[in-house]
Amino acid sequence: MLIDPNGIGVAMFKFIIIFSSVIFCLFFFTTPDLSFAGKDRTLEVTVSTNAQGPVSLFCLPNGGGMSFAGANATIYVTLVMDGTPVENLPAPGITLGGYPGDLFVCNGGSNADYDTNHLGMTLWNEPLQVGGHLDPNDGDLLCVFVEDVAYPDPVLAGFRINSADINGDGNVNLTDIQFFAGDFFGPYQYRSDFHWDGVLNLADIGLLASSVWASCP
Ligand SMILES: [Ca+2]
Ligand SMILES: [Ca+2]
Repeated sequence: MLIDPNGIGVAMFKFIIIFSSVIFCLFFFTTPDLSFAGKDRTLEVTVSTNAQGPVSLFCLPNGGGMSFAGANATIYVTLVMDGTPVENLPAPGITLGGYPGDLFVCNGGSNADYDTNHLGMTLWNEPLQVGGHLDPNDGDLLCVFVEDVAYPDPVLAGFRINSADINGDGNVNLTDIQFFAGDFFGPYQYRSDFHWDGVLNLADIGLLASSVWASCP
């Protein structure tokens, strides 16, 4: 059998190219490992917002509510591990939630808009997919979670959230209308003040009416 030296050379060349590509991809696109956070590594989580004052976001389980961008209240977070920006951390690992209160979040409904960039930064501009409510007057804080660990920050103390899904079961239906009716004729309840002005009136009824049957995707 004849051995073609050129053929072997080409095969070797292809092997080196493929092997190098695999090593390159593993090096540059491996998901950052934060599992040692709090042990021998230190994750710095810096939260900021362009909101100039208190903000109330009216949300729906289907994401049809107010956006952070629309409220001029973009939230930014920057992740730095041992002095190095955490790049390419997938957005599903970076979420918003109530702390310690329990805002109901649809599956994936509070993920950051993007994976972290080369500066370790991502943000929230898009609407949340949530039910229930969050009110700083009840001691609840909107909070950034990284890999399910809470990083409460007073920067977000001006944020409050309510939803036409008042009871936080992922659907806007007759049950929520009953809760709203009770609030409408009772003492002021922020959870039903969808058009946030301190009173429950036709504007709030209108938002509820246009939200019926919204549910988690
Ligand atoms: Ca509901
Ligand atoms: Ca109102």
